[in-house]
Amino acid sequence: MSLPRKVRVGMIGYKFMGKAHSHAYRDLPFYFDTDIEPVLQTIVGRDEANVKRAADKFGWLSYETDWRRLIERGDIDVIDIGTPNHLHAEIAIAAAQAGKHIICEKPLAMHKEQALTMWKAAQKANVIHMISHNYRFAPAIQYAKKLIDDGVIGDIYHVRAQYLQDWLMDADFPLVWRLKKDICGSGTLGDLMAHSIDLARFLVGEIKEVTGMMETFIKKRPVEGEQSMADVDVDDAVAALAKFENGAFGVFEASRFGKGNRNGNRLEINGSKGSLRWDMENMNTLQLYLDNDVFGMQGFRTIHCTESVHPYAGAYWPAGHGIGYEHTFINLIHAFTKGISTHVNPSPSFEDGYRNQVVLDAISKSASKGARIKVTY
Ligand code: SOE
Repeated sequence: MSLPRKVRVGMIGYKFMGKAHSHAYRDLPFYFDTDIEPVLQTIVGRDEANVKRAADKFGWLSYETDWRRLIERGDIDVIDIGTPNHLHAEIAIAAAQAGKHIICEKPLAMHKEQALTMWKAAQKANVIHMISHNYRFAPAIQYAKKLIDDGVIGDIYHVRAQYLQDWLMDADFPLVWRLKKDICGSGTLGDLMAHSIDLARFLVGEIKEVTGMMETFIKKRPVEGEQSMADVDVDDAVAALAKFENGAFGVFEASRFGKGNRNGNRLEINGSKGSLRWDMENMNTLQLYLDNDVFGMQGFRTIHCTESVHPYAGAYWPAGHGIGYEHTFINLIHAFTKGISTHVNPSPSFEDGYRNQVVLDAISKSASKGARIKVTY
Protein backbone atom coordinates (compact mmCIF):
# COMPACT_ATOMS: atom_id res chain seq x y z
CA MET A 1 0.00 0.00 0.00
CA SER A 2 1.36 3.44 -0.92
CA LEU A 3 1.92 6.07 1.75
CA PRO A 4 -0.86 8.65 2.23
CA ARG A 5 -0.44 11.88 0.26
CA LYS A 6 0.31 14.82 2.54
CA VAL A 7 -2.09 17.74 2.21
CA ARG A 8 -0.89 20.90 3.91
CA VAL A 9 -3.62 22.82 5.69
CA GLY A 10 -3.68 26.55 6.43
CA MET A 11 -6.42 27.45 8.89
CA ILE A 12 -7.72 30.95 9.59
CA GLY A 13 -9.27 31.35 13.04
CA TYR A 14 -8.31 29.63 16.26
CA LYS A 15 -11.25 29.87 18.64
CA PHE A 16 -14.18 27.43 18.99
CA MET A 17 -14.22 26.23 15.38
CA GLY A 18 -10.43 26.47 15.11
CA LYS A 19 -10.18 24.02 17.99
CA ALA A 20 -12.81 21.67 16.52
CA HIS A 21 -11.20 21.65 13.06
CA SER A 22 -7.62 21.30 14.43
CA HIS A 23 -8.69 18.28 16.42
CA ALA A 24 -10.37 16.77 13.36
CA TYR A 25 -7.28 17.11 11.15
CA ARG A 26 -5.13 15.66 13.90
CA ASP A 27 -7.32 12.68 14.69
CA LEU A 28 -8.51 11.78 11.18
CA PRO A 29 -5.64 9.30 10.49
CA PHE A 30 -6.07 7.88 14.00
CA TYR A 31 -9.53 6.53 13.16
CA PHE A 32 -9.72 6.31 9.36
CA ASP A 33 -7.50 4.62 6.79
CA THR A 34 -7.22 7.42 4.27
CA ASP A 35 -4.97 8.08 1.32
CA ILE A 36 -4.63 11.70 2.47
CA GLU A 37 -2.71 12.77 5.54
CA PRO A 38 -3.54 16.30 6.69
CA VAL A 39 -0.50 18.29 7.80
CA LEU A 40 -1.31 21.06 10.28
CA GLN A 41 0.98 23.46 8.45
CA THR A 42 -0.06 26.97 9.49
CA ILE A 43 -2.71 28.59 11.66
CA VAL A 44 -3.64 32.27 11.30
CA GLY A 45 -4.88 34.87 13.78
CA ARG A 46 -4.38 38.61 14.11
CA ASP A 47 -3.18 38.52 17.72
CA GLU A 48 0.32 37.06 17.64
CA ALA A 49 0.51 35.93 21.27
CA ASN A 50 -2.88 34.20 21.06
CA VAL A 51 -2.31 32.54 17.71
CA LYS A 52 1.12 31.30 18.84
CA ARG A 53 -0.48 29.80 21.94
CA ALA A 54 -3.16 28.13 19.78
CA ALA A 55 -0.51 26.79 17.36
CA ASP A 56 1.40 25.20 20.24
CA LYS A 57 -1.68 23.80 21.94
CA PHE A 58 -3.40 22.40 18.83
CA GLY A 59 -0.20 21.11 17.21
CA TRP A 60 0.28 23.45 14.23
CA LEU A 61 3.80 23.64 12.73
CA SER A 62 3.74 27.41 12.28
CA TYR A 63 1.54 30.49 12.47
CA GLU A 64 0.89 33.70 10.53
CA THR A 65 -0.88 36.90 11.56
CA ASP A 66 -2.12 37.85 8.07
CA TRP A 67 -4.42 35.54 6.08
CA ARG A 68 -3.30 37.10 2.78
CA ARG A 69 0.24 35.95 3.45
CA LEU A 70 -1.09 32.42 4.05
CA ILE A 71 -2.84 32.33 0.70
CA GLU A 72 0.29 33.52 -1.13
CA ARG A 73 2.31 30.66 0.29
CA GLY A 74 3.25 27.78 -1.98
CA ASP A 75 3.37 25.23 0.85
CA ILE A 76 -0.40 25.34 1.56
CA ASP A 77 -2.90 23.11 -0.29
CA VAL A 78 -6.07 23.70 1.74
CA ILE A 79 -7.57 26.83 3.26
CA ASP A 80 -9.87 26.29 6.23
CA ILE A 81 -11.97 29.36 7.06
CA GLY A 82 -13.19 29.76 10.63
CA THR A 83 -13.31 33.56 10.82
CA PRO A 84 -16.29 35.82 11.52
CA ASN A 85 -18.74 35.67 8.63
CA HIS A 86 -17.93 38.99 6.91
CA LEU A 87 -14.48 37.65 5.91
CA HIS A 88 -15.62 34.33 4.42
CA ALA A 89 -16.17 35.59 0.86
CA GLU A 90 -12.96 37.57 0.46
CA ILE A 91 -10.83 34.76 1.84
CA ALA A 92 -12.61 31.98 -0.07
CA ILE A 93 -12.42 33.80 -3.39
CA ALA A 94 -8.71 34.60 -2.91
CA ALA A 95 -8.07 30.97 -1.91
CA ALA A 96 -9.90 29.65 -4.98
CA GLN A 97 -7.97 31.99 -7.26
CA ALA A 98 -4.74 30.69 -5.71
CA GLY A 99 -5.85 27.10 -6.49
CA LYS A 100 -6.37 25.98 -2.88
CA HIS A 101 -9.10 23.58 -1.77
CA ILE A 102 -11.46 25.28 0.68
CA ILE A 103 -13.58 24.40 3.66
CA CYS A 104 -15.59 27.24 5.17
CA GLU A 105 -17.62 27.62 8.35
CA LYS A 106 -21.34 28.37 8.16
CA PRO A 107 -23.21 30.45 7.18
CA LEU A 108 -21.31 30.52 3.91
CA ALA A 109 -21.72 34.27 3.38
CA MET A 110 -23.40 37.50 4.47
CA HIS A 111 -26.09 37.15 1.77
CA LYS A 112 -26.99 34.99 -1.22
CA GLU A 113 -25.23 37.13 -3.87
CA GLN A 114 -21.95 36.77 -1.99
CA ALA A 115 -22.52 33.03 -1.52
CA LEU A 116 -23.11 32.62 -5.26
CA THR A 117 -19.85 34.44 -6.05
CA MET A 118 -17.97 32.13 -3.70
CA TRP A 119 -19.47 29.00 -5.24
CA LYS A 120 -18.75 30.20 -8.79
CA ALA A 121 -15.15 31.15 -7.89
CA ALA A 122 -14.48 27.69 -6.43
CA GLN A 123 -16.10 26.01 -9.44
CA LYS A 124 -14.10 28.09 -11.90
CA ALA A 125 -10.84 27.28 -10.11
CA ASN A 126 -11.78 23.56 -10.09
CA VAL A 127 -10.91 23.24 -6.39
CA ILE A 128 -12.75 21.12 -3.83
CA HIS A 129 -15.13 23.21 -1.73
CA MET A 130 -17.12 22.36 1.37
CA ILE A 131 -19.21 24.14 3.98
CA SER A 132 -18.81 22.97 7.55
CA HIS A 133 -22.27 21.71 8.46
CA ASN A 134 -20.90 19.16 10.91
CA TYR A 135 -24.23 17.86 12.26
CA ARG A 136 -24.90 16.09 8.97
CA PHE A 137 -22.04 13.83 9.90
CA ALA A 138 -23.50 12.41 13.10
CA PRO A 139 -23.97 8.68 12.38
CA ALA A 140 -27.62 8.95 13.46
CA ILE A 141 -28.29 11.68 10.88
CA GLN A 142 -26.50 9.72 8.14
CA TYR A 143 -28.56 6.67 9.08
CA ALA A 144 -31.77 8.72 9.07
CA LYS A 145 -30.88 9.76 5.52
CA LYS A 146 -30.49 6.12 4.52
CA LEU A 147 -33.82 5.16 6.10
CA ILE A 148 -35.60 8.03 4.31
CA ASP A 149 -33.94 7.24 0.96
CA ASP A 150 -34.87 3.57 1.36
CA GLY A 151 -38.51 4.60 1.83
CA VAL A 152 -38.70 3.22 5.38
CA ILE A 153 -40.84 6.12 6.66
CA GLY A 154 -42.62 6.64 3.33
CA ASP A 155 -43.57 9.99 1.85
CA ILE A 156 -42.55 12.90 4.04
CA TYR A 157 -45.28 15.21 5.31
CA HIS A 158 -43.67 17.12 8.18
CA VAL A 159 -40.25 18.42 9.18
CA ARG A 160 -40.10 20.03 12.61
CA ALA A 161 -36.74 21.45 13.61
CA GLN A 162 -35.65 23.44 16.64
CA TYR A 163 -32.23 24.80 17.47
CA LEU A 164 -32.29 26.39 20.91
CA GLN A 165 -29.45 27.81 23.01
CA ASP A 166 -29.51 30.14 26.03
CA TRP A 167 -26.12 31.85 26.24
CA LEU A 168 -27.43 35.31 25.40
CA MET A 169 -30.12 35.83 28.03
CA ASP A 170 -28.07 37.97 30.39
CA ALA A 171 -28.71 41.62 29.47
CA ASP A 172 -25.11 42.44 30.48
CA PHE A 173 -23.70 40.05 27.88
CA PRO A 174 -21.65 42.32 25.59
CA LEU A 175 -22.16 43.15 21.95
CA VAL A 176 -19.82 40.47 20.55
CA TRP A 177 -19.33 40.02 16.77
CA ARG A 178 -22.16 37.49 16.57
CA LEU A 179 -24.53 40.38 17.48
CA LYS A 180 -23.28 42.90 14.89
CA LYS A 181 -24.99 42.70 11.52
CA ASP A 182 -22.04 44.14 9.56
CA ILE A 183 -19.86 41.26 10.82
CA CYS A 184 -22.26 38.31 11.09
CA GLY A 185 -24.96 39.15 8.51
CA SER A 186 -27.73 37.83 10.75
CA GLY A 187 -28.10 36.54 14.30
CA THR A 188 -29.74 33.28 15.27
CA LEU A 189 -30.92 32.86 11.69
CA GLY A 190 -27.45 32.32 10.17
CA ASP A 191 -25.83 30.91 13.29
CA LEU A 192 -28.36 28.26 14.32
CA MET A 193 -31.23 28.00 11.86
CA ALA A 194 -28.67 27.53 9.05
CA HIS A 195 -27.86 24.14 10.62
CA SER A 196 -31.54 23.13 10.74
CA ILE A 197 -32.06 24.21 7.14
CA ASP A 198 -29.03 22.14 6.14
CA LEU A 199 -30.34 19.04 7.92
CA ALA A 200 -33.78 19.52 6.37
CA ARG A 201 -32.35 20.00 2.87
CA PHE A 202 -30.14 16.94 3.35
CA LEU A 203 -32.92 14.70 4.66
CA VAL A 204 -36.03 15.99 2.94
CA GLY A 205 -35.16 18.18 -0.06
CA GLU A 206 -35.32 21.72 -1.39
CA ILE A 207 -37.48 24.45 0.11
CA LYS A 208 -39.67 26.45 -2.28
CA GLU A 209 -41.55 28.92 -0.07
CA VAL A 210 -41.12 30.45 3.40
CA THR A 211 -42.79 32.69 5.94
CA GLY A 212 -40.57 34.07 8.71
CA MET A 213 -40.78 36.03 11.95
CA MET A 214 -37.84 37.39 13.93
CA GLU A 215 -37.43 38.98 17.34
CA THR A 216 -34.70 40.84 19.19
CA PHE A 217 -35.54 40.71 22.90
CA ILE A 218 -32.68 42.81 24.25
CA LYS A 219 -32.26 45.78 21.98
CA LYS A 220 -29.17 47.42 23.49
CA ARG A 221 -26.08 45.79 24.94
CA PRO A 222 -22.78 46.94 26.49
CA VAL A 223 -20.02 47.66 23.98
CA GLU A 224 -17.02 45.41 24.66
CA GLY A 225 -14.32 47.20 26.67
CA GLU A 226 -16.31 50.48 26.88
CA GLN A 227 -18.81 52.05 29.27
CA SER A 228 -21.37 52.68 26.51
CA MET A 229 -24.34 50.76 25.13
CA ALA A 230 -25.14 50.13 21.46
CA ASP A 231 -28.05 48.73 19.43
CA VAL A 232 -28.32 45.03 18.68
CA ASP A 233 -29.21 44.88 14.99
CA VAL A 234 -29.66 41.10 14.57
CA ASP A 235 -32.29 38.58 15.66
CA ASP A 236 -32.24 36.77 19.03
CA ALA A 237 -34.93 34.36 17.83
CA VAL A 238 -36.44 33.34 14.51
CA ALA A 239 -39.33 31.13 13.44
CA ALA A 240 -40.18 30.02 9.93
CA LEU A 241 -42.76 27.98 8.08
CA ALA A 242 -41.61 26.31 4.90
CA LYS A 243 -43.05 24.38 1.97
CA PHE A 244 -40.74 21.85 0.33
CA GLU A 245 -40.65 21.04 -3.38
CA ASN A 246 -41.76 17.45 -2.61
CA GLY A 247 -44.84 18.68 -0.77
CA ALA A 248 -43.49 18.39 2.77
CA PHE A 249 -44.33 21.09 5.29
CA GLY A 250 -41.65 22.51 7.60
CA VAL A 251 -41.73 24.32 10.94
CA PHE A 252 -38.42 25.77 12.10
CA GLU A 253 -37.53 27.59 15.32
CA ALA A 254 -34.16 28.90 16.49
CA SER A 255 -33.38 30.96 19.56
CA ARG A 256 -30.60 32.03 21.88
CA PHE A 257 -33.23 32.59 24.58
CA GLY A 258 -34.38 28.99 25.08
CA LYS A 259 -33.57 28.84 28.80
CA GLY A 260 -32.09 25.48 29.79
CA ASN A 261 -31.24 24.48 26.21
CA ARG A 262 -27.47 24.55 25.88
CA ASN A 263 -27.26 23.09 22.40
CA GLY A 264 -30.79 21.89 21.71
CA ASN A 265 -30.54 20.96 18.05
CA ARG A 266 -33.55 18.72 17.38
CA LEU A 267 -35.49 17.39 14.47
CA GLU A 268 -38.64 15.34 13.88
CA ILE A 269 -39.74 14.02 10.51
CA ASN A 270 -43.15 12.45 9.94
CA GLY A 271 -43.79 10.26 6.91
CA SER A 272 -46.66 8.15 5.63
CA LYS A 273 -45.16 4.95 7.11
CA GLY A 274 -43.27 6.20 10.14
CA SER A 275 -41.44 8.99 11.92
CA LEU A 276 -37.90 9.86 12.98
CA ARG A 277 -36.64 12.01 15.84
CA TRP A 278 -33.10 13.18 16.59
CA ASP A 279 -31.68 15.35 19.36
CA MET A 280 -28.07 16.55 19.30
CA GLU A 281 -27.87 16.42 23.10
CA ASN A 282 -28.38 12.65 22.73
CA MET A 283 -26.62 12.46 19.40
CA ASN A 284 -25.86 8.74 19.14
CA THR A 285 -29.51 7.75 19.20
CA LEU A 286 -32.29 7.98 16.66
CA GLN A 287 -35.95 7.49 17.52
CA LEU A 288 -37.90 5.55 14.91
CA TYR A 289 -41.64 4.89 14.81
CA LEU A 290 -42.90 2.35 12.28
CA ASP A 291 -46.56 2.03 11.46
CA ASN A 292 -46.25 -1.64 10.56
CA ASP A 293 -45.07 -2.67 14.03
CA VAL A 294 -47.47 -5.02 15.79
CA PHE A 295 -50.61 -3.18 16.88
CA GLY A 296 -50.46 -2.67 20.63
CA MET A 297 -46.66 -2.70 20.59
CA GLN A 298 -46.20 0.36 18.41
CA GLY A 299 -44.14 3.24 19.71
CA PHE A 300 -40.90 5.11 19.12
CA ARG A 301 -37.96 2.70 19.41
CA THR A 302 -34.49 3.98 20.29
CA ILE A 303 -31.78 2.97 17.86
CA HIS A 304 -28.24 3.30 19.21
CA CYS A 305 -26.34 4.35 16.10
CA THR A 306 -23.06 2.80 17.19
CA GLU A 307 -23.12 -0.38 15.08
CA SER A 308 -20.91 -0.91 12.04
CA VAL A 309 -24.01 -0.55 9.81
CA HIS A 310 -24.37 3.08 10.97
CA PRO A 311 -22.30 5.37 8.72
CA TYR A 312 -18.98 6.46 10.26
CA ALA A 313 -19.67 4.69 13.58
CA GLY A 314 -17.54 1.67 12.68
CA ALA A 315 -14.41 3.83 12.44
CA TYR A 316 -14.46 4.47 16.18
CA TRP A 317 -15.32 2.07 18.99
CA PRO A 318 -17.08 -1.26 19.43
CA ALA A 319 -20.90 -1.05 19.36
CA GLY A 320 -22.51 0.74 22.26
CA HIS A 321 -19.55 2.99 23.09
CA GLY A 322 -20.69 6.16 21.33
CA ILE A 323 -18.95 9.21 19.95
CA GLY A 324 -19.19 12.96 20.62
CA TYR A 325 -19.55 16.40 19.04
CA GLU A 326 -15.89 16.51 17.98
CA HIS A 327 -16.27 13.32 15.92
CA THR A 328 -18.84 14.99 13.66
CA PHE A 329 -15.96 17.24 12.55
CA ILE A 330 -13.62 14.28 11.99
CA ASN A 331 -16.29 12.72 9.75
CA LEU A 332 -16.73 16.03 7.91
CA ILE A 333 -12.98 16.34 7.34
CA HIS A 334 -12.92 12.72 6.21
CA ALA A 335 -15.48 13.58 3.50
CA PHE A 336 -13.45 16.67 2.59
CA THR A 337 -10.12 14.83 2.23
CA LYS A 338 -11.85 12.04 0.28
CA GLY A 339 -13.08 14.74 -2.09
CA ILE A 340 -9.52 16.00 -2.49
CA SER A 341 -8.24 12.50 -3.11
CA THR A 342 -10.91 11.53 -5.68
CA HIS A 343 -11.55 15.02 -7.03
CA VAL A 344 -15.28 14.45 -6.67
CA ASN A 345 -16.75 17.40 -4.75
CA PRO A 346 -18.32 16.23 -1.49
CA SER A 347 -21.52 17.49 0.04
CA PRO A 348 -22.33 19.90 1.65
CA SER A 349 -20.52 22.01 -0.95
CA PHE A 350 -20.51 25.75 -1.59
CA GLU A 351 -23.59 25.08 -3.73
CA ASP A 352 -25.32 23.77 -0.60
CA GLY A 353 -24.06 26.83 1.28
CA TYR A 354 -25.51 29.05 -1.43
CA ARG A 355 -28.89 27.26 -1.45
CA ASN A 356 -29.01 27.44 2.33
CA GLN A 357 -28.25 31.17 2.16
CA VAL A 358 -31.05 31.71 -0.37
CA VAL A 359 -33.48 30.18 2.15
CA LEU A 360 -32.07 32.26 5.03
CA ASP A 361 -32.35 35.48 3.00
CA ALA A 362 -35.94 34.62 2.07
CA ILE A 363 -36.84 34.06 5.75
CA SER A 364 -35.28 37.39 6.66
CA LYS A 365 -37.09 39.17 3.81
CA SER A 366 -40.36 37.54 4.80
CA ALA A 367 -39.92 38.66 8.40
CA SER A 368 -39.24 42.26 7.43
CA LYS A 369 -42.05 42.46 4.85
CA GLY A 370 -44.58 40.39 6.78
CA ALA A 371 -45.19 38.37 3.62
CA ARG A 372 -44.79 34.84 2.30
CA ILE A 373 -41.75 34.58 0.00
CA LYS A 374 -41.02 32.24 -2.92
CA VAL A 375 -37.52 30.80 -2.74
CA THR A 376 -35.76 31.05 -6.09
CA TYR A 377 -32.28 29.64 -6.56
C1 SOE B 1 -23.22 29.31 18.46
O1 SOE B 1 -23.29 29.36 19.80
C2 SOE B 1 -22.58 28.02 17.97
O2 SOE B 1 -21.24 27.97 18.34
C3 SOE B 1 -22.71 27.96 16.44
O3 SOE B 1 -21.97 28.98 15.84
C4 SOE B 1 -22.28 26.61 15.95
O4 SOE B 1 -22.45 26.51 14.56
C5 SOE B 1 -23.11 25.56 16.67
O5 SOE B 1 -22.76 24.29 16.22
C6 SOE B 1 -22.90 25.64 18.14
O6 SOE B 1 -23.25 26.93 18.55
